[in-house]
Amino acid sequence: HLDVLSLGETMALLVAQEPGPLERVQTFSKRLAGADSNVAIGLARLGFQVGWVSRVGADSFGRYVRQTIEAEGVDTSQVEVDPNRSTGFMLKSRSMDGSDPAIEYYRRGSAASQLSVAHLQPGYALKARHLHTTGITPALSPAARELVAHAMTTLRGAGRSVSFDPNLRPSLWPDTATMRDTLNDLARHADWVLPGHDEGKLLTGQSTPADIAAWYIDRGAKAVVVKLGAEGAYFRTASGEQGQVAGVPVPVVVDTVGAGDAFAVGIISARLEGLAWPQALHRANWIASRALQVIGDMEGLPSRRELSEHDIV
Ligand code: KDG
Repeated sequence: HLDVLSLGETMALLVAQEPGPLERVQTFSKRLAGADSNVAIGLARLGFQVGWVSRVGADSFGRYVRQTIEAEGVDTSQVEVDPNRSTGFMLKSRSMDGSDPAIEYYRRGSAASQLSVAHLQPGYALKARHLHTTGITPALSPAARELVAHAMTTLRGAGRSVSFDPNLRPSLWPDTATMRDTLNDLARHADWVLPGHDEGKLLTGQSTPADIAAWYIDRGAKAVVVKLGAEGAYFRTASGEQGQVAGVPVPVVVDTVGAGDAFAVGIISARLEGLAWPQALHRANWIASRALQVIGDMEGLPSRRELSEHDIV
């Protein structure tokens, strides 16, 4: 039995230990990066059974990625090892003022870029109650894009819920129009669409959170949650419910990368537990606030015990 299925590429992440341009940095520390596995890990820490479908190279980064995710309790039985291609990695700078850090990818032609529909075993996928996808995987290759669409339509067709975080990474796309059109096409297969406010503006051409949400609801979403940074988040459902939930103050923003994934962990976990949307948004805001306070992309994700210690429903 599985609660949640996620799929995509995970890389080794080398985070600068000192500020400054990446070419000057002398010391990096090794972490994990991958939007889909960040969400998988966050949900596993909250006690959900999660499966992660991916590919890695037969190299030390690949073993590191797989072992780290497995050690978090995520099922990695569907991870394929490619003897001919490498595991991707990325560099991330150390930002000292809360602005987004610089990132540089070394992932073109990686083992995971070759993900395709062949990697989704229907018998395995349909064990899950929920599928989470992001807009990063479809940017990897046409075959990976097809896999994401296939997973979404298969699970949704079988009555499972599907969430989609557009997670814009313009550097992975040939141009903005392709990114926008591909991601909006995929969003049509999602029940819950989770854009950031700026992402939503770029993707839909609308400006307010309410109009962005309405745009996706008109195209089949059951609920849309628009992330508003320090202001929290706004939600709207197809049945007409809507509201804004205030953000959780953060003393010092250490690193913004991974906050969106942390937010998705809050939404998915809360909704699978049957919580109402306002409570789901509060949990998501709180988990995201934790992610903002660590340099890695997933170290801030809390355990179930931490949630209850902070009285987060
Ligand atoms: O959402 C966080 C991710 O962006 C990060 O962990 C790395 O998956 C990653 C990517 O492709 O940028």
